[in-house]
Amino acid sequence: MPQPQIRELSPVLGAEVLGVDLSSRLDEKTVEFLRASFDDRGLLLFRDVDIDRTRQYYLSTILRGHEPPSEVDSKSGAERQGNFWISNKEPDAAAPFGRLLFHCDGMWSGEPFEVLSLYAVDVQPPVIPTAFVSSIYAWETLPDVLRRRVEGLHAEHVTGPEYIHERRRLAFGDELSQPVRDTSPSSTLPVVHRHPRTGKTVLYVTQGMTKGIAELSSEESEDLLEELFDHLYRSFAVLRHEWRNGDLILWDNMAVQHARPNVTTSGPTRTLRKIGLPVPTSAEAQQVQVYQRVS
Ligand SMILES: O=C(O)CCC(=O)C(=O)O
Ligand SMILES: [Fe+2]
Repeated sequence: MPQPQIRELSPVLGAEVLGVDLSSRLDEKTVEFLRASFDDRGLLLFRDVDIDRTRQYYLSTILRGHEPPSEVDSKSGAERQGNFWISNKEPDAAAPFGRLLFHCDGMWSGEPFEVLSLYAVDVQPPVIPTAFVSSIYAWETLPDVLRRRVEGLHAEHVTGPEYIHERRRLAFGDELSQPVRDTSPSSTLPVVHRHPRTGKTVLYVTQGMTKGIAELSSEESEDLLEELFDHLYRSFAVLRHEWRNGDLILWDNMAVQHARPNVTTSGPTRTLRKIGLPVPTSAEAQQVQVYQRVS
């Protein structure tokens, strides 16, 4: 039996896992290894795998630190996710077109997903990548002057590019044209907070979902956010994943932000199977999930 190993994907975050057979349930030692690697690197990649939605659900669940679900629970858990796709071709898929600025799914709802995963079912060239950055690394490397400016502040998070600051929105022209929603839920959270599972400090603002800093005027807020975004998204910190069919990526949605360049419905097929855990319980979060299947 090959031993599980990881290969770092960048100096900052992410690891490819080698030597793990995903076709059956994992033993305790392998689960421990995957959890530790996940908490350390924030994102795991498996290549050339052939898994169904049930197995994808099982893997996402064990990384949350919960008891591994039984086969029956994995199956019903996967079913509760419904037909959740990120695709420019599948009917009723989420985010069928447009650019997605960096965000954490559900950060606007007070019930962000803990673990997200995408599995490349059908991705045709030229491939449109997904980009990732670590909000933990961003905090660890944030210059002291900026740390002092953000500590104690709170940020409001929203869903839908129509609600972010105009200066930011206009910079991306038409590419942000996701459909307008009929609700605009938001949540206000500390800019600097502890990751609920690992206890690591997170710089919790994103270009795509943070509307502004509650304690500052709109312009002051945007000036400060621009400085934070320059730091968060500097090219050294960004991991760009060029999808291949059979790639499975699982990431920690509260530690790692994700984004993608523009996708068009007339462009090459790009179909990714998605799992988001846990499924939100509040009616508001579910309503938005069902309404638009937005990220
Ligand atoms: O299309 C992508 O690359 C990412 C989509 C996304 O934001 C998500 O799956 O939450
Ligand atoms: Fe997303």
